[in-house]
Amino acid sequence: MSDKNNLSAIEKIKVASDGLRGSIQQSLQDEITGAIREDDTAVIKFHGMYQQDDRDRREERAEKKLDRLYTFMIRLRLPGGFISAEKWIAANEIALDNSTGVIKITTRQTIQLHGLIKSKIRPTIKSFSEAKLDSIATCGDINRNVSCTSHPGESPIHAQVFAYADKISNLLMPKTKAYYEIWLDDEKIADKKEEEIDPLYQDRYLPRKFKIGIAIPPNNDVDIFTNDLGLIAIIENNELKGFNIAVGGGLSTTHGNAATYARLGTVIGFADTEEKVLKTIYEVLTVQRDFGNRSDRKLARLKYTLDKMGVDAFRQEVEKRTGFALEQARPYEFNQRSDRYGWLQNAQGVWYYTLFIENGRVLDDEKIALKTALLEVAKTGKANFLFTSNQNMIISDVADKDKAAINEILEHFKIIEHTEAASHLRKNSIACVALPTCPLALAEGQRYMPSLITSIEPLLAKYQLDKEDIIMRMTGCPNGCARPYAAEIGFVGTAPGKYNLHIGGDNEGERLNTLYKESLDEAGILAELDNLFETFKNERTSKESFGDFSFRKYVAAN
Ligand code: SRM
Ligand code: SF4
Repeated sequence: MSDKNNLSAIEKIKVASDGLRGSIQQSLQDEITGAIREDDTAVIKFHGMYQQDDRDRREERAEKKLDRLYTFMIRLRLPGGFISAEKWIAANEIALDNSTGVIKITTRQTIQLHGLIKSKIRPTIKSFSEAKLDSIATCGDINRNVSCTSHPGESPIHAQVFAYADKISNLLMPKTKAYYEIWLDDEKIADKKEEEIDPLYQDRYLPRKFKIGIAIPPNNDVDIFTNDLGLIAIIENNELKGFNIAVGGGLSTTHGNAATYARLGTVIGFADTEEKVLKTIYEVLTVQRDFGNRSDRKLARLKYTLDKMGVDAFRQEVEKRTGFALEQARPYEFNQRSDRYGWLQNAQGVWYYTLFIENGRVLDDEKIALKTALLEVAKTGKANFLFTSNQNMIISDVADKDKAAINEILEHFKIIEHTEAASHLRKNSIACVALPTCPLALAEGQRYMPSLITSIEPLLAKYQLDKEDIIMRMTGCPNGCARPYAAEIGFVGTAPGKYNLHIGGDNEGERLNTLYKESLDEAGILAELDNLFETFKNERTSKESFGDFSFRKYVAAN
């Protein structure tokens, strides 16, 4: 499918990178600039890092004829979003020593540190490694952090399903030892090359990033259909029977490029045994590797490969490679995507507390000492942590006898009050990082969303809609990092202070929304929402969600 004579620049960089080594070592030694060589900026992504610069300071530095203020962002690999108390303590120390100190929980259940200067990258990765943490393959054209329904309290067999996140992550790791060699001083041994032969990724890796999620119905907190590949756990009589497999989800669009589109995954069948599930996943990747577009990166995700091949032809190609046919998909039902805040006990009597973390930013500020509180919890050694795809955190694995002690810390630091006081809208909202670190941002994301919510809350209250669980999401550009196209209200940045407004997505994440109004400023957003909420209040049918109502009234009717 890809034109071999017209490979994109990144394709050539990957193949020439000597197993993802590039000239990173030389780039790190170059003291004249805080940046790394251009080709290396593509290669380090496979090691879990991005080169960025402080966009707030670009103008000031340009006036002073200074280089941009280059820093790096690093993202950890945490399949299913689990981190032990010990590792959380280590991550806090590393963040404080080497980055801005803020820990950012992402929309794929892991954490990022921002603001590392070049000389701090190696010490950061070494410290992570000492804490048994790594950032391998969290970015780049490769399988990324595998997400999994986060709340263990919600299913008695959560642990069994959750284990797949690790298995998949391990199965799809690259074979190159470059990470260990560059960042952890492992010696480069010539015959290691043998071990590095990578039958899955070869030397060209995938045409584009690849994302896998696992959902445990009825919970769709991971937004399963937005993944390149989604596993839907089929549980019958409290037994895991296997997984439905959905392929071809992906959200990014490009303003003005009609060939790009958001797409929800298509369920192509069911696999029962672990061997069959893992084999199917592996071969979906090989089909994407072999058939994906390597000329135009805008059209390189699996969703485009799938649509070009056709769903049936795609499934047949996968089945030809696995050597078995997928069974017919089994029935399932999703009825929730929001996190379950507060204390919840699982079938084994273990407690979990889900707390609200606005846009996943873990820090101490004038309102709340969130970071200190979580550190205190970790130091008790009586809890672990799970990140959710809604950028929140679950204090997990708390024994019944320890619950009071953990609760006391949460009360002391007003975490419970903070979680309970946040409005329904705020607790159902997420925003992407955007400015000042994201080089692709056209508008603000996480820095703006909180104040916009403060302006929207009175509108909901005016129509007695403040108890509605409306899923609202914002991104600073059309790449869709906070999954705005799968929200009931989606804002997509078009320019500073301007957002496209999307409506009509459902509450469960099974229907994309539709562009409703273009490039609105804040006054425009509030006026449109005021109008929409009033009509919703007056014309909704009983129990109709905002997303279903706006779809019926404004999308399906047109
Ligand atoms: Fe994303 C690129 C942040 C989830 C689609 N994303 C970026 C970069 C790395 C910008 C860049 O390429 O230089 C952003 C870094 C900002 C910063 O300063 O930290 C960035 N993406 C994020 C995170 C941190 C948003 C957040 O606030 O939580 C999320 C990290 C997830 C993780 O842990 O791996 C994040 N990104 C997503 C999602 C949502 C998801 O996966 O569930 C999407 C939409 C789903 C999808 O992939 O289709 C998403 N990010 C993109 C894209 C568009 C990809 C495409 O198909 O074209 C880009 C741009 C690119 O890859 O070229 C992008
Ligand atoms: Fe950056 Fe756009 Fe992703 Fe937001 S959606 S983090 S602005 S790439």
